Amino acid sequence: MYTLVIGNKNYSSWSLRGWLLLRQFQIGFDEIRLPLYSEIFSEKIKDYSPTGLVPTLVSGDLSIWDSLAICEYIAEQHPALHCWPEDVQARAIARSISSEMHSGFFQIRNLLPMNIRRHRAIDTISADLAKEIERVCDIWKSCRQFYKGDGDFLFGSFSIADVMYAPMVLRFKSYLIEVGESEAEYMQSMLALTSLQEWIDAALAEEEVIDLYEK
Ligand SMILES: N[C@@H](CCC(=O)N[C@@H](CS)C(=O)NCC(=O)O)C(=O)O
Repeated sequence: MYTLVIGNKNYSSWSLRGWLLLRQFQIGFDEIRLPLYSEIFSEKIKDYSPTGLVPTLVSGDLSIWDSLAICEYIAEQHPALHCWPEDVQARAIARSISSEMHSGFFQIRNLLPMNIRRHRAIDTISADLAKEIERVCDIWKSCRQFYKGDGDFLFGSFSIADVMYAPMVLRFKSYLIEVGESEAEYMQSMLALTSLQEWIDAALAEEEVIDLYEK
């Protein structure tokens, strides 16, 4: 019913979001993996995505070429799965932090690119980078304080908000970022997901090396 076009599992943080959403909510899909910056990527991506970016979800005649738009489409197509939190206030906050992720955190994106096979700190953390790391920690901590009674994820049950922050969990792990107790617990809950572990295992089996992301 769905085909998801993605990049490398080791490096493509936006691809992970589309993939984790479908996998964690047990929605069937075919996967097309096009390694970033490869000849096959340039040849094939235009068949699916007008922006030339991944992820792209193909659903019948429709192409959806942005991670957050994919999340919204899937949430609408499968209302019984409650991909967003059920409570209206929780849903509004979940949408706010997801949009904040989608449109911001440029220091983290540029200086700590997702690279699952890496396990090494960076030499210096600038003040601007530290500010963004602190903001991610504040988000995780306040969500966990408020929704702890309802489950292990940001809003209790797993939701699109966790999908949007999954690459941050992997970046914090790769670059050995120090976090507080509740943020570390949240990271553990995410890393314990069979779906995320499946992605990580596949990423570690990949052999492509993209220098741009090897900081
Ligand atoms: N806003 C887009 C960003 C997608 C994006 O930047 N994807 C990267 C890979 S993680 C890409 O396709 N890069 C290929 C290129 O730049 O040629 C989304 O949310 O899906």
